[in-house]
Amino acid sequence: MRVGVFGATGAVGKELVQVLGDRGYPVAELRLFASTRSAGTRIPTPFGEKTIEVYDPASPPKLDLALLAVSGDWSKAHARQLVAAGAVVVDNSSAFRLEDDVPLVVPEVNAAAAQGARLIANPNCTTAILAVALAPLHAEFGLKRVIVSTYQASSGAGAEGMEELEAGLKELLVNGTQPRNSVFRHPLPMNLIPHIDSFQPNGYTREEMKVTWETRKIMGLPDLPISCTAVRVPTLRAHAEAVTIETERAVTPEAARRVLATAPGVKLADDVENAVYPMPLTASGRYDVEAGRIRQSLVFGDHGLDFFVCGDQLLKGAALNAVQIAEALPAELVA
Ligand code: 11C
Repeated sequence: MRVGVFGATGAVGKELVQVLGDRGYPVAELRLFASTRSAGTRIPTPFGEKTIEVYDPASPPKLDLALLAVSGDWSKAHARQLVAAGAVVVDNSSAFRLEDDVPLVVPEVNAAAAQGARLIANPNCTTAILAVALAPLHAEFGLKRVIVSTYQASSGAGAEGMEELEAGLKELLVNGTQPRNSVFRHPLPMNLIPHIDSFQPNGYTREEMKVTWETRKIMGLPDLPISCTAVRVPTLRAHAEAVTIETERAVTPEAARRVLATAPGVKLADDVENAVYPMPLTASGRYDVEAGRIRQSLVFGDHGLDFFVCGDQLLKGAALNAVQIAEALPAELVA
């Protein structure tokens, strides 16, 4: 395949290149695109050293697969042009996620939705991590209501977010000075910020509403009552989520554990006797989403559960999911 990675120098872009290599995606030619700032830089990749190029809309490159890790505005302006030039495009931005003619895909949940599509949207990281755990539980017990609270890592704000956290921790702990902030609305070290993306008229943030809108679309449950409180926490690259579900059919923690133990993309991490549960430390750098702390809901009784999930924001939340989408496409579509 002739593969192009757009936004190749960003946190997600770098992971895309790595995941393509790690999973042995059949890359015959790899082209890396980024802003003029990095143009001409040579970087090592699993496919040899590559030079960063600047995309020229006047002459789109000949690609079979374009993986976009760029802003929504960039995607809106150029994604369909890349499709017209022959590429299947997997877009990591929110530009097309809710468009009726663009599938929004988490391969473990709705891989079939991608079949035949030439522009496919990759979900918000929080949504993707949640969906791999929710889908098997829905298949077995039926979801009636979902309430989520998130603990989102600095990587959700890209490389700049991770750098701001690391620099802020150094300022605070090494230099003894107050951390500065520009990426996050407030300093993140020693803090929690219940404000990710802009506030909407209903009082929820856009990040919280993405979890609602996108989960409904991926799971094919347009009326699912689902709400989220999204919080930025001072961790580096794995998002954690506390989830409460009410189910249509009776559920027990043991039955849920059996379901999640064999669910694709999920690693059961639920052995409280031995202090095993999902954590950013254990989920970071891993492909699977950890699920654990599964317990009967005190609110919904035998028709409800509380549990905790944690997944690498840059992998299942972004790059891995995008590459899995590419892997799920029929070979003739991307050839
Ligand atoms: C965050 N989830 O943690 C966001 C980042 O819709 O692709 C991803 C935003 C998106 O800040």
